[in-house]
Amino acid sequence: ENGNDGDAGLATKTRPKTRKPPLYKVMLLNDDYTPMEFVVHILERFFGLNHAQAFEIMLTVHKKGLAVVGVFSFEIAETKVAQVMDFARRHQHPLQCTMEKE
Ligand code: NFA
Repeated sequence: ENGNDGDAGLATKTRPKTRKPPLYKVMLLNDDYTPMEFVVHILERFFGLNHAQAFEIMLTVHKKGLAVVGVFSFEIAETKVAQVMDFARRHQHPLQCTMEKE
């Protein structure tokens, strides 16, 4: 037991070992078919970006092939990827969204 209490079993931790949860980059990938306005809409809707920020990131993806659109805990990142993939699929666009441990 990691405490100052002899071995009385009291819950007195001096230095609890903690670990920061890992963070995950969520990335959008370029393709030749998804309309630019659709990508901008996704960035506004699911990542809370304003129109100017969304347009800028969309252009970065378009020019460089991909861009990080946000950094989140595993569970949030997973949800964002699922939301984007589902929305793109429902609109029949091939847009791809992935996550990667930072
Ligand atoms: N390259 C796409 C086009 O020219 C736009 C796009 C940007 C697609 C970002 C996917 C991601 N219509």
